[in-house]
This record gives sequence, structure tokens and C-alpha cells, in this order.
Amino acid sequence: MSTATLPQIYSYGHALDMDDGKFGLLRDSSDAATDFPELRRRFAAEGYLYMKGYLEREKVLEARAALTSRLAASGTLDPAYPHTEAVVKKDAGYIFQPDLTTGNEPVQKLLYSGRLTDFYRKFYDEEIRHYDFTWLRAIGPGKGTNPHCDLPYMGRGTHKHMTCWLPYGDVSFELGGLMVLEDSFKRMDLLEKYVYRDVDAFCENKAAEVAKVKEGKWAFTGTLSHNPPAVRNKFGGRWLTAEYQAGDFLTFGMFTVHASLDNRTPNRLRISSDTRYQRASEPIDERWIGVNPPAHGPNGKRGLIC
Ligand SMILES: O=C(O)CCC(=O)C(=O)O
Repeated sequence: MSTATLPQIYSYGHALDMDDGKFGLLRDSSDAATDFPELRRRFAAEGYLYMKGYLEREKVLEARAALTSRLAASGTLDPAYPHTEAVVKKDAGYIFQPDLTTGNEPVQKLLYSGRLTDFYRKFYDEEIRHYDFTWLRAIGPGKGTNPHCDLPYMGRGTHKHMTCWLPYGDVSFELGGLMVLEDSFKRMDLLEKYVYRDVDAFCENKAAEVAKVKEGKWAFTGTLSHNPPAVRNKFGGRWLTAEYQAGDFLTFGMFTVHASLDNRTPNRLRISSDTRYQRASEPIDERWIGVNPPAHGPNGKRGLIC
């Protein structure tokens, strides 16, 4: 399909090149929603599955309300609007708030039971596990996510786990959802030196790295680039995205380069989560499991001699 009728898209402060060969829409795989051999085939070929309307819209909106009521209670939202509209007070910025999901039953049920976990069980064709940590993002006006792969943040167990990116509400191009770089996971020639580095590993024998870690900083941030058009020019392929609706999810593997569109609304939050699922039989990254996962904190760090 031609991109001629689409609006100009921005990511990380850059206008994307909107030519047909450089930008496009995600393939909707809802036509194959019950055909798991076909879904596996598409995932192997394309590195992602966009499952439009797979989840019950009402349940997603219920989870949204459970999140926005907490955002309202924390004083983030403009009280002149219903909390479900997620209109932020001025300068609220980017909010990374996994805590909003703790003990939040509608969110926990949506992500870790029912249709979504059944999807991964059928996809892997065996028992699954999920990370206990939930990445909950409320992206404020003017913000977005730079290009990266997920493996540097979660590569200590299997490398065959999958990310599920799920919007809580409709996400227009203006509000800015996720985009993946077509066929980027096939470019191991370009990814090899980047993707296997662990953001929480540091060289014990290098004083500068030890000092950074002690200050709670990363020796390596996991960022692939701050320039989405330049990444595309290097890797080839198209940046692929969609106007998402509540009930959709996008799932992809650890080697797929992705980023987000910028939130170009004047005052609304884009609310989404990203969660991880894998075969129960495969090793799991210890940073993301348990009641209080170590995450990227001091207990998640790994000193190496290098
Ligand atoms: O939602 C975003 O802006 C980023 C999400 C992401 O990087 C991920 O799903 O791995």
C-alpha cells in the first residue's frame, strides 16, 4: 500500500523518510489468529506479529482506567479532565512507572492470564513463563523511544523470548505507538557487536566503569542509535507502524530493532506496557523474576574481568 496519504511521522525528533521503500504499515495477522503454524511461519519470516483486535477491548479499557486512576492519584494528570483521557499537567514528561502495575488486578489479569498467555502457549506449543517485571510506560508530549533491540536488557536466559507491546487505549500516529524496522533481525552483520552486550555488565578491572556503576549509571545504555532515519539507511528495510486500537498487541523477538513515534499531542499521555514471554523449559533472566526483581539495580549488576 502507498504511504502517500499518511501524515509526516516523527521519531526521536527526526522526520522519517515517508517514501514507500522506507516507511510502511505493519502487516495485520488477525486473519491468521487461530492458525498457529501460519503465525509461526510469519514470525520466522518477518520477526513480528501484529495481532489487531486480539484482546477484548473492554478489558483493555478497564485496565487503562485502573492505570489512569493511579496516575490521577499521584498528581500527574490535569484534574479538569476525566482521568481516563490521560491529560497531563504541564511538563509531566516521560513517566516510566512499573509500580503502577503492582497489585493492579485488571492489568495483571490482562497480561498474565487468559487470551494473551494462551496466545504464547499456543505459539510456543508448550508451557510458558513470563517475566514478573512489567515495563509500564506513560509517554508524555514531545517524548519517544530511540532505536534499540531488547536483548541487551534481558539476555541472560534464553534468547528466544518475545516482547509483547500493548497499548492501553487507541494510539493515533499523533499519540505515537511502536515501530519496528523491517528485516532488521536478519542483519546480524550489523547487530553482532551491539546486541550481545549486557547493559548491567561492567569491567571490574576498569576503574572508570566501576565508578559509573557505583553512581548507579550504565557503562553501556543499550541504545543502538538516536537517529531513526540513519538507522534505516544503514540497515535497509522500512520502518513499520500502525494506528493502534485498544485490543491490539504487537509481538517481536529480541533481535528486532524497534523505536517509537514521538508523542506529538499537546497534553496527552501514551500509555503502553511491554512484557516478556518464553518457553518454561528454557533458562530465564534472573533480573526480571520474583516479587521484587533486581532489575537494573545493584543486584542486577555483573562484574567481569575484561
Ligand atoms: O513503548 C515504547 O516507547 C518502547 C517500548 C519498547 O522499547 C519495547 O517494547 O521493548
